[in-house]
Formats: sequence, structure tokens, C-alpha cells
Amino acid sequence: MKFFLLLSALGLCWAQYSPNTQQGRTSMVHLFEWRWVDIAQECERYLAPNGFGGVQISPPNENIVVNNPSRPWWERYQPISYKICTRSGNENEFRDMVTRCNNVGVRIYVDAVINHMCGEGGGAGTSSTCGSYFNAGNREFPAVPYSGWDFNDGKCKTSSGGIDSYNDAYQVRDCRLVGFLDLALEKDYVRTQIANYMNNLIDIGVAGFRLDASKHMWPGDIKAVLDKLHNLNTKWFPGGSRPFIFQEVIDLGGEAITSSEYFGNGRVTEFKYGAKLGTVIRRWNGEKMAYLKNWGEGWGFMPSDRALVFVDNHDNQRGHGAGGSSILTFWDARLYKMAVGFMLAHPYGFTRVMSSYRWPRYFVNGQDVNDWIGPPNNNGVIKEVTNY
Ligand code: QV4
Ligand code: CA
Repeated sequence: MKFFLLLSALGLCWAQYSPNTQQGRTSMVHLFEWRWVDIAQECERYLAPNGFGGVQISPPNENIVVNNPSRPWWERYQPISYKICTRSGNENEFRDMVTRCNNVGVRIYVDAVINHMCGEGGGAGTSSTCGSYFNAGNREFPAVPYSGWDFNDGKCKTSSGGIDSYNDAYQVRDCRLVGFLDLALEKDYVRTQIANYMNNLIDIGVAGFRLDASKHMWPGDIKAVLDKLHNLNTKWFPGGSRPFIFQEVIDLGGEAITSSEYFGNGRVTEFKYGAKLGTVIRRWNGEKMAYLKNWGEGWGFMPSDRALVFVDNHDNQRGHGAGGSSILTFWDARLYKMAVGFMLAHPYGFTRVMSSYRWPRYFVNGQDVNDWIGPPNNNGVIKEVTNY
């Protein structure tokens, strides 16, 4: 009885912080912009035999199709509906991937874009990955459905309707992040639509979620959505297992919103990790690897059991998001391997490795003007990942 109580207490505390990986598997890989059919094969031929715990996938829900520039990777961060229908594949391919990966013990984590829909300037029509109609100007997304009531237009207090200051938590959460139509997450209707989407994925067999743009959502609203989520599919997970949650909050210090506000919901991305590790391995600012002795909380990072860590991510690999010039990427191959090797060997946080694609970097005044380029494709159709 005592043992049972202890176990259930452990289960409760661990819950959404546990990646639901198999014993001894301590890392996930982000297969950025990969197709579901390729991920299924990668689970079977490489990830399972090499001890990977899981895969973070690109957003699986229908998104806007951007033609100018031509099919950028970032169009996937502008949802049109919650249909599983993108350049990575359709719902059948998604189900097949989840099943095959779970069957070899590799978990799937979905990148959930739930703070917003497409940009206010997204226009009207059916330029979407599944052909669903939408009208951004009228706030109409009938394939969900969402309408004007479901957005924060009335709540945001800035005259631009956008986020003018990151020192004001209300703006950051209630106004439009670079123009994206901001969902009114305090509404039960909106929470329910989002939870239905996530529950569909959970029932298919996914093990957890990256919550995109979490800084732009109130922690209490996120909690209300999470409270509606099902337990994981018992075909692969013990009864009562909760989805793993990691929230994208960029907190390098000095802003109104801190990572710790989100600890109650799940883990949080620790962006200081890659920024500092890059500085150390590059030997900038007098740093050296000997100083890594107290790496982790000793460096002012969040508690290890709340941290999701990585050397680089899909944003700061190409100059988006945060981290700055110290971030190491595959463009600095030797130093990058040192950083990733160190990360995987060190016990702090739950680790994520980055796997993406090369693009023709082209700097103009220090800015990569090709930072938008999408995955290798034939006329927009993502190419097969070849097996070397
Ligand atoms: C343009 C103008 C804006 C204008 C707007 C008006 O530049 O000045 O206000 O139009 O409509 C794309 C374009 C961007 C464009 C916007 C709207 O790059 O220029 O604005 O669309 O049409 C990714 C990319 C963004 C991209 C977005 C959606 O990084 O460039 O925007 O996808 O397509 C902060 C956040 C953090 C965020 C990070 C990048 O706190 O949450 O910025 N990170 C996550 C994802 C990231 C994604 C988003 C959030 C948005 O990791 O990949 O943004 O879902 O730090
Ligand atoms: Ca918001």
C-alpha cells in the first residue's frame, strides 16, 4: 500500500514533466520540416537502434501557403485549421508514422501552434495546405471554426494592435505577435477547439507537445487547455500517463515575463543554455570549458527538471528568435559537434538535438537574406530524405 502511494505520488509529480520515453533514452531530435513517411523510416532504421527517445516534428496542422517568398519554412507557424494536412503529409501518413515510431520505442512530440492563426495580412481564399477557405481580414476560419469573437482584437491596448513593448506582459500576451491573429484563450470555446485538436493527436499516439509562443499566452490559459487533455494512448503508454509538455518561452533576462511563471504547466525551453555554451566553446569573453564544472543551475539556469535544452533551434540556427551570434550551428561543424557531444553527456535538463537542412546562406549587411528558405523540394513538394 505504502509502495503504491509512493508510486502514484511520483506519477503525479512527474506527470507533464516526463518525456514518456523508454528507460534509458534521454534525448529527442527535432526533424525540422521532414515528411512523415521519412520520419517513420528514420525511427526504424536509425533512431531506435541508436537510443533516441523521441522526435519533435514540425507543426502537423493545416497552414497558410506563402508564395512570396516561395514556400518559406515559416509558413507552418501560421495555422488555418487543425486538419492534419501539410507539406509533411496527410493524416494517414501521420498515423502510420506515430504507430511505427511507437512500435520501435521512439516517441513523437508535436509542435503545437495555438497562440494564433495566420497573419492579419494573410488575405482571403484557399491558399492553404488542405485548401480550406479562410478570410484573415474578417477573422474567419470556418474549417475550425473560428470567427471574430474568438480573437483578442478588442482586448489588446496598443494602437498598432501589435506588441510594441516586451516590458508589458499584457501586450505580449493579448496583442498580435508580428501580425498574427491572436486567439482569445480565456474563452472556453477556443480552449475546447484547441484541446480537441491536441486530443486527436494524443489518441493517435503522440507523447507530448512543444507549445509554440508560450510567452504570448497566459500561463493560466495554457493550464485550462492542458486540463482538458486526455491521458496517453494505452496501446503504448501505462494507464494514467500525461502528455509531456515543453513551453517555448525565451527568457534571457530583462523582460516582464519569466520562464518560472510556466513551471506549473510543464517544462520550459532554456535559451540561456545554447547562448552560454556557444560563448564557452568559442572561447569568447574569456570563457573556457573548465568553467563548465558547475554547468546548469550554477550558471543561473532554471531547475534541471524543468528545462528543455538544446545547442540551437530552428529559429536561432538561421537568425530568428533569440540567442545571438554565439549560437553554434552546423555551419561551425567542429565546434558544433563539441557542443552537442557535451550536451548529450551532461545530465542537466532534457536534451534536444537539431536536424534540419542546408540552405544557401547569403549575408547582406550582416543579415542572412535567405533565412526564409524552406526544405529541399521539387516545385514546393518536400523531397524524400535520402539514406546515406
Ligand atoms: C510581417 C512584418 C511585420 C508585420 C507583419 C504584419 O515583418 O513587421 O507586423 O508582417 O502582418 C513571418 C515573417 C514576418 C511577417 C509574419 C506575418 O517572417 O516578417 O511579419 O510572418 O506575416 C516563425 C518565424 C517568423 C514568421 C512566423 C510565421 O520566425 O519570422 O513570421 O514563423 O510565419 C519571439 C517569440 C517566439 C518566436 C520567435 C521567433 O517570443 O515565440 O520570436 N518563436 C516561435 C517559433 C517561430 C515562429 C513563431 C514563434 C510564430 O519558434 O519559428 O515564427 O509562431 O521571440
Ligand atoms: Ca496571445
